[in-house]
Amino acid sequence: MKIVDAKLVVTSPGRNFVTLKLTTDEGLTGLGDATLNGRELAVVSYLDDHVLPLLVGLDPHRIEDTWQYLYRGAYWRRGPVTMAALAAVDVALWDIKAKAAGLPLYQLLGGASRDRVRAYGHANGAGVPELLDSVRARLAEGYQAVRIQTGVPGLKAVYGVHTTDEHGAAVLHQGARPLVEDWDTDAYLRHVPAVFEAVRAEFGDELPLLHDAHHRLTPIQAARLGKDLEPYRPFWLEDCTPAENQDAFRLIRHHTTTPLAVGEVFNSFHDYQSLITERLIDYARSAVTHFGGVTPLRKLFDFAAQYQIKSAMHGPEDISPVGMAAAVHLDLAVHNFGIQEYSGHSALTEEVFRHAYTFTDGHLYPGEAPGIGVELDEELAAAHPYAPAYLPVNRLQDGTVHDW
Ligand code: KDG
Ligand code: MG
Repeated sequence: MKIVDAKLVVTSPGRNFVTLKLTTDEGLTGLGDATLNGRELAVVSYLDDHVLPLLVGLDPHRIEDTWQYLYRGAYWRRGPVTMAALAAVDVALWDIKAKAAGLPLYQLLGGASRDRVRAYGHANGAGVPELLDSVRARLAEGYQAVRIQTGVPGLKAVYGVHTTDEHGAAVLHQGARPLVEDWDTDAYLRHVPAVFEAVRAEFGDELPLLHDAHHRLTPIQAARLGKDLEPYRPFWLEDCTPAENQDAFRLIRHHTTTPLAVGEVFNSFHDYQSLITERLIDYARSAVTHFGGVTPLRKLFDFAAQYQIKSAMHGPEDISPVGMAAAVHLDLAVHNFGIQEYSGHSALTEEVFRHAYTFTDGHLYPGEAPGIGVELDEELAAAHPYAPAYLPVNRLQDGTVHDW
C-alpha cells in the first residue's frame, strides 16, 4: 500500500481544529489531529511545507519507521509544534493500519484491558453556590469524577471560569488578541481549601474531586496547597507549578501526600524522565495530540507503569474528536490507565466530526468501527473557516505577567 494524498483540513466549528487526512492507493483514509490551541497555523505550516511532501509514496504500514524518519530526520527535535505535527501523521497511519485490518485501533494496541474508560468532567463557578450547581449538572450528565474550579474573591477572572458577555455566553478571546486575566496567589491559596470543604459537605466523601492549579504556584506554595487539601482527599492536584523544572516536584512531594498530575504541556519522554524514575508524580497527563501520537505515548505509559504511575490524558475541547478518539482507544488498551479528561464538544463540532466513541454513565467507549472510528464532513468543515483565537494571558494585580 502507498500514500497517494496528504492534506490538511482547518476548520472552526466554534473553535479551531487542524486535521490531517491521508489517502492510500487502496482507497483507505486516515485522520490525525494536529490542533495546537492558539498556534494552529504554525502546525499547518510545519506539516504543509515540510512533512506532507515527504509522505506521498510511503508505505502507511511503516508507522514506527515513519515516526523515526520525521523525528530524527528533521534534526530539530521536540517542541509543541513539531510534536503536534508528528502526532497527526502517527494517528492517521494507525487509523489506516487498523482499517486495513478491519479492526478498531485498540485491538492493534493489545486489545482491551478494561471494559470502559472512566472520564472526569469540569465543574466551574464564579463562586461556591454556582460551583455546587455545576457539580450537580455534571453528576446529572452521568460523570462519576469532577474537576472543581471557582472564581477567587477579589479577582475578575480565573482559570476554568469563563468571562461571560452581557448574555451570559462565554467570551474566549477578543479577535486576534488574547483576553487578559488577573491573578493573586495568596487569595487563591486562602480560597481553595474552603471550596473543597463546601463540595465535600454537599456531595460526601466518595466523589473523586480534581483540581487544576494551572502552573501558577511556586514549589513551596504548591506544597502548602497540597497539605491544606489533604483532609479533603483530592483525586489529584494538577499542574501545581510550571513543570519545566522537574526538580521542583521533589520539594512538593516531600511535603504532601496529595496525588500530583502533570504533563498536558509536555511533548516528549524527556520532559517526564526524573518525574517518573523518582516517582515524583502519580498521573502523566499528555494527550496523543501533543505528544507525537499513539506510538510515543504508548511507550511513555508502559515505562510509567513500571513506577506505578498512571495515564490521565488531557482532554479539553481543543483536542478534536479525532484526538479524543485516539485517546479512548489507548485508554482502553494500556494496563496503567488512570482516568481520561472529557469535556465533550459543541453540537456543530460533533456534526463536522462524526465519531464511534460514546459517553455513557461517566465512561467512554471507543466503539467497534475499524480504525479510530471518526469521519470528517469536509464540506461542513469548509463552511466554518479558521478564526484567530488565543488562550488568555495572566497578569498580577500590579501588572506583572504571570503563568496562565
Ligand atoms: O489549550 C490549553 C487548554 O486545553 C488547557 O488550559 C486546559 O488545563 C486544561 C485542562 O486541564 O484541560
Ligand atoms: Mg490542565
